[in-house]
Amino acid sequence: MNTTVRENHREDVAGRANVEDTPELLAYYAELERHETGALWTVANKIEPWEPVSSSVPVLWRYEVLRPHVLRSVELVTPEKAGRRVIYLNNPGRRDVSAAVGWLYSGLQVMHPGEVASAHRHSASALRFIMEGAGAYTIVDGHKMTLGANDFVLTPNGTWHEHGVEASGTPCIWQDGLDIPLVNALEANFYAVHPKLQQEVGYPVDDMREAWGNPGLHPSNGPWSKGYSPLFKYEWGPTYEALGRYARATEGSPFDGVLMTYVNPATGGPVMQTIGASMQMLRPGERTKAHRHTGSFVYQVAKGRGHSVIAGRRFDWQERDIFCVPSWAWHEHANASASNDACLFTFNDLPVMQALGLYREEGYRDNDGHQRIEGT
Ligand code: 1HN
Repeated sequence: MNTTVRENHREDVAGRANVEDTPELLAYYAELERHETGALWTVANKIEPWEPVSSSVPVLWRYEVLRPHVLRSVELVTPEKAGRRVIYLNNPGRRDVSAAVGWLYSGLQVMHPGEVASAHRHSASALRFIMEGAGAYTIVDGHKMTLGANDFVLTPNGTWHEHGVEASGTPCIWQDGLDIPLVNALEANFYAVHPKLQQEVGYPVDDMREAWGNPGLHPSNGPWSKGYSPLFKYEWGPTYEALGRYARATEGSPFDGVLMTYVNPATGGPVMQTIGASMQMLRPGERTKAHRHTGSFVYQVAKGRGHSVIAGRRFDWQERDIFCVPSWAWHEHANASASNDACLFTFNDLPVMQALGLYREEGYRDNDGHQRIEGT
């Protein structure tokens, strides 16, 4: 979809606000301000930019740098005291709203064997992507899910959720992704702690996987009408296998390589109403062309190594690194290996962009589809 019109991209063209300050006008503006009003032409060009202007900047968070700091938090605070033991990712352009990019929050959470983080619920939707460790679990509305590396789990809007690591497990680290900045911007966030602090497991472990994780088959016990996927957990094994199968059946996208979207099996739509997620494979040696689109994206390198060029800057990444692509920023990716694939997990606000009719996309036309690199 190419729907942008940028031919008139100049600040001083006819039809744009262009009023010079005079002493009389300045006095008038001051008078308006006293009545909690203002003259539109003084702000029009700022509040109606020609195209999206993101205040987020591209950032790469290196796991080998962050990991010791995340582990150090274990010595400093308990989950009981901290609620959640998390180091959050703070985009330099979004510090005021604690966002990793755009209106998305992200953080790295760590738990040791035998620890539990109490149950709560909120209007923000959340997901977790497991980075390392064994024995982690999440309970969502009584459904307990076992978790391993590269598994992706939902804790949707309004569901009671808690996390823990079995006493027999190892220290676990995962990435959290939430739409808290968005829900706060919309002034719609509620938060509650579970009355018993811990919820009971009401179903067989991993029951939603058994019921909803069968390709092409739906369970018979009634429809699912909630706004989020009943398949709360998307395991790495079947995800990687699906990418490999799809790679044999497609040339892939010039911009995204082999990309598959995690979906709600009951609707085919996004996993949650406000957050979408996907996993993409860059085949050995693959280098994508640059494009840009509306929507904010947080990536985690699930497998392999390579680099991305985001808004003209090159970021070299390896497994577990996290980076972000702000809305409308040009981006392209490359797999550094000629023999192994690389996989990138992403979560994003595309369901919001699409539901509100705000999704736009554009391919980079110059230089054979590749940006000129202006920095690293
Ligand atoms: C939350 O519920 C979790 O459930 C993690 O693990 C991070 C950050 C802000 C608000 C709620 C979790 C969170 C959060």
